Amino acid sequence: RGFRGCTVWFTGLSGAGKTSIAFELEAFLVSRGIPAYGLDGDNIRTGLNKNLGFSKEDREENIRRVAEVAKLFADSGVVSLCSFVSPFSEDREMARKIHKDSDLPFFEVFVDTPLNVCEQRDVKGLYKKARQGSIKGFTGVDQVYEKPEAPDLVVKTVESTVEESMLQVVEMLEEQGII
Ligand code: GGZ
Repeated sequence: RGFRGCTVWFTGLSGAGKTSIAFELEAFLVSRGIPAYGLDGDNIRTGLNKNLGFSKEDREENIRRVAEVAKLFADSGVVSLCSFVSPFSEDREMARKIHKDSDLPFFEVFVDTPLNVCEQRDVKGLYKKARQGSIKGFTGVDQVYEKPEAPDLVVKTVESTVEESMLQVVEMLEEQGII
């Protein structure tokens, strides 16, 4: 059985579970001999994109660069797993177009976790800081999150475990002939 490179783009609020699902998926694929690699704020905003903040313009540039990198990974045969808040529809559409123009498969996965749940989890204490005003322009608090209107897949982390969500993505990749 073969596999093809592609990009799976996880979008959702901070704390929604994007990176957790992507890393579980990376481990699942690699253990089956399918090359996969996760990109997220932690490994991109500390290096390649360390000159970017969280204004609308900087988020757009963040997404543009990530999409270009993901495209190269996908072209090399890797399943590239991108976990970015990516709150603006037009930026996600740009990421899709960057792939489409090179004939590379791109799947948008909406990690649909309600704001109140993300805020209750507050794993990094960022929502508290945003509410207190020490972080400005925080997605869901004082900056918008535009929900995807036609994502390829929606996963609901309130109803499913990380593993169940991950397996939903696997099923989609199987149906799409990627793996
Ligand atoms: C949203 C922010 C912000 C603001 C810092 N808004 O839970 P996290 O910590 O690890 O994920 C969030 C991450 C978002 O970076 P992205 O590169 O994914 O954003 S985007 O796609 O919009 O460019 C959060 C942290 O960085 N963080 N400030 N103001 N998230």
